[in-house]
Amino acid sequence: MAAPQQPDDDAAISEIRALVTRADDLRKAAPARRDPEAAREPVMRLLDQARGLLAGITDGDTRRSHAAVIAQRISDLDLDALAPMLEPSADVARAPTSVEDPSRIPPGQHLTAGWPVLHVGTVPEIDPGDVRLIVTGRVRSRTVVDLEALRALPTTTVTRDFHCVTRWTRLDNSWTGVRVRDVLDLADVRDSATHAIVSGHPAYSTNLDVEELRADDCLLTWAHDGRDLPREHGGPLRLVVPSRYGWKSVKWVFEIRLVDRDVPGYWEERGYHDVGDPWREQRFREQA
Ligand SMILES: Nc1nc2c(c(=O)[nH]1)N[C@H]1C(S)=C(S)[C@@H](COP(=O)(O)O)O[C@H]1N2
Ligand SMILES: [Mo]
Repeated sequence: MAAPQQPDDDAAISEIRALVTRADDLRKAAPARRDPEAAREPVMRLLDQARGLLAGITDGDTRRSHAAVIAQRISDLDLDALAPMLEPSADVARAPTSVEDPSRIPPGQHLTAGWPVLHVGTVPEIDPGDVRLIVTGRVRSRTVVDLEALRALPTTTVTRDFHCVTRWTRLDNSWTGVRVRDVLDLADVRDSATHAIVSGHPAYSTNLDVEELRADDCLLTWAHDGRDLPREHGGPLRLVVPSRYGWKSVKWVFEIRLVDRDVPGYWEERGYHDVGDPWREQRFREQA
């Protein structure tokens, strides 16, 4: 059997283009728009295939820009599924904040009426008594805390707006929990730690710089708007990083790993931006 031939960049690129075009056509088909949930799977299969071909592109910049294109298409799919929620409802149109203070809506974002639920995979069922958060990597004392230990730290509530990269914004979320900073201090983070990989169930992760994790409003949270955080929104424990797009706010968080360089997480590997500041519209890597 002949050794498999390494496809050159041009071949991989044209195949990716063809797959993305087919995915676009499928997504835009009339029946698909009427039932976006059902339409998602076959489109996603094409985009997954296209993503698989990325490895065949040897030039790093070219590979990244195609990864960003594919990520954009995946985010379009999410947007289709959320379209009904993104139509400003009568109450939202009347909400004083949207009328009086449009400056609260970052570029390219729209207010959402409800509280969309968005994640990869299925909602894990975690008993509050089973929650463990591991702080590890570049720390002097690897630390494992349960919910009880977290609740023993100084508790705080912050009210912040939430911006998802799929373009919905939900104003005035009040989050109650503890500052990530206080948990990092328990583990005694080494000076060499510049970034962290934060992981959540079932198999999710994101990268953040340590400075951001130490911000006043960066919390490990168990309550939203005064109630226990609903399971589908990350309960019993989630990270919330208000100054970044929503994908950085890891639901069902179980590990903070301190590292000495920036390592991309789940979405960042698929073309999302390493920082993700909604005010600078850092959606995709190419928009550095
Ligand atoms: N564990 C986990 N956390 C996650 C995600 C995920 O797929 N898995 N998705 C992120 C994305 S893209 C967004 S916009 C928010 C959505 O939070 P919500 O469902 O509470 O609105 O969760 C983030 N946290
Ligand atoms: Mo998101």
